[in-house]
Amino acid sequence: SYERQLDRATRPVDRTIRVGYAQVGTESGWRLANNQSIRDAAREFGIDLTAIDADNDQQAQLEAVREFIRQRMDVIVISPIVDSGWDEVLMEARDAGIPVLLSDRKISVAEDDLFMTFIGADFIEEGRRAMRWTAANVPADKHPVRILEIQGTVGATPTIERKRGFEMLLAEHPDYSIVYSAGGDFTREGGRLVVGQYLREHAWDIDVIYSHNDDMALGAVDALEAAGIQPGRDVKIISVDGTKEAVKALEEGRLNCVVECSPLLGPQLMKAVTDLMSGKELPLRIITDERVFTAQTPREELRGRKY
Ligand code: GYE
Repeated sequence: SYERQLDRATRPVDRTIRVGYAQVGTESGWRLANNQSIRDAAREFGIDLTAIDADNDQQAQLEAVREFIRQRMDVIVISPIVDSGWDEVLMEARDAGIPVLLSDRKISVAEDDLFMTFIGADFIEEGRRAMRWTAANVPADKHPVRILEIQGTVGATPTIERKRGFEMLLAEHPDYSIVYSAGGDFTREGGRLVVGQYLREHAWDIDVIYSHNDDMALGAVDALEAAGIQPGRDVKIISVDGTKEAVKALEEGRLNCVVECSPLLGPQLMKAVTDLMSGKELPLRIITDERVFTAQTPREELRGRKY
């Protein structure tokens, strides 16, 4: 059975634990910090880590997992690019008796015993926080508020859930609507392209830009400034992550609200791996601690960020 196989697989070992990590890529500042955090934590915990960068291609990520199965890793960790298409490879890992942990992003699978735990943020709550700030800070008294949404990678859980959370609160505010929505793949270039495209096709009539991450928001800032529109003043911009660069743009008034999503998952992840390998039971869900930054946030709290 699954339990028995995993029991065998997770029996305490008296040698270095080998972990295969199937990572998304290098698309954003968040991801670079995430990679660093995982590498540092592996070193600290004395774990032998092999990480594969899939360059935002699910096929490459599936191959990476199969390679880890062939190499008989003790634990496989996946940060799944998209949320579907995982059943088969996870069954292969289960058959091989290798436990799988999800880090950062989630998946939808038919059976719930295909992974041990998910370590990551509450993306729905992040979306709700973004809309909560919008409703409280961008008044709809003179005219309805028009929102341009820049989505992340299509099919990624942060994209799906940041949209869903935002729309949950949006439904309670009839004077606010998303009038345009396009994907920017979580990259700065992607954000620049979405806003550039909108500017080519429309007269500027947007009150708020809601970007699913900082890099795309900064790309939007580039495109707006090139068109003579002042980001942060002519249009309010909200993004998610809280990278140093975004928080600096917030201080400069180019961004208006940054919802934090921490990439520093390494220590929690390596602790989970060590716990698992020493026979402890893992909680199904490990949530990270996060906050919201605005122009009202004291300067000292914006400084000294680690990513
Ligand atoms: O917000 C974005 C990155 O999966 C939470 O992926 C992560 C997201 C993060 O590219 O910047």
